[in-house]
Amino acid sequence: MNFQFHDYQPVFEDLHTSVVKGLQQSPKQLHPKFFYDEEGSQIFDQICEQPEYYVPTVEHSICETYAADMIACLGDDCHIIEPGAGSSKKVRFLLNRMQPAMYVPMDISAEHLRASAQKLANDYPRLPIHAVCVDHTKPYKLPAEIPANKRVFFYPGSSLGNFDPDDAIRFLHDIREKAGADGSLLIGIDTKKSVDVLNSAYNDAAGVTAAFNLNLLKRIQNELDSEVDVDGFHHHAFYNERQGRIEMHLYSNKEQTLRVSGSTFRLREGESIHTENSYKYTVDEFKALAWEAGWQSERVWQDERKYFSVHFLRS
Ligand code: AVJ
Repeated sequence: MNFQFHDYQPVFEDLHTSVVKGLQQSPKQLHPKFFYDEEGSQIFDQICEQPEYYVPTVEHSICETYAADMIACLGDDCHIIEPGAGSSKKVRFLLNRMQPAMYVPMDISAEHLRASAQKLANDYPRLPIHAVCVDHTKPYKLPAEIPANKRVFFYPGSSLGNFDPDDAIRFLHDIREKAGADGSLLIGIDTKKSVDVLNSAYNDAAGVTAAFNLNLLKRIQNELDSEVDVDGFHHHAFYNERQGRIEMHLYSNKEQTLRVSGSTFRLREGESIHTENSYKYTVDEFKALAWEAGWQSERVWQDERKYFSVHFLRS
């Protein structure tokens, strides 16, 4: 067996505490990490197939077009570390073309991580894999088996967009510390572009993003002792130009009361529950953000329309 599993037994923040905390705030909010239950993860995969949601297709085409360039930057014998690797699909464009010294997928979901790492181990039998089950947004140490040199962090999909800029800097700083003096980072960042393109990407015509957003309320209804009228809400996302981010909201169709395990929350007609931010950065804005976190920009690749960017940075 060419893979080892390191289980740090991450504690899942519990839905109940987080929901009550979020609904007590003004404006009301729910944390986007709760989107990804079994159902939500499936709906997200469907979002990635919507014609309006350009993120995965454009990122993939940039990676396919410039793979040789990227591999030249990574260098031989590197140790690729991927926080929030999920099913480890995106790293395959590298693994199909090069032989890194090690691949380290990290994910909070143990079963998902184990299955994906096993599949990868079968597909790439000569690749040493160390899977780490951990919440990468909380403090942790990498296993001692991962050599301290030639560490390349891989963070595709514009996942960084979910963090507020200050938290993004903290996260980038943390991985810079972990990457070490000869470390590097290959990261996918969604860019600022026409408001119409952005708004359509998060309000797809088929209503898949709406189903994804409303699934949060379904989870609350199904998993907590609660009364939530899922049909009493509708999804809407819009680009907030001042903050440079897409905001996703669930708007109340009427004046209503939500009950969640003994607590009640009143909503006015039209009141929103803010469920997600997705920050967009120009190439220069992201370089500046990464620089604040101790990273030096070395290369940037983009598609022709400049809808997306893939950055390579060094410590
Ligand atoms: C997974 C955070 C990158 O912000 O584009 C897609 C999540 N939400 N459509 C994004 C998402 C609605 C996605 N990220």
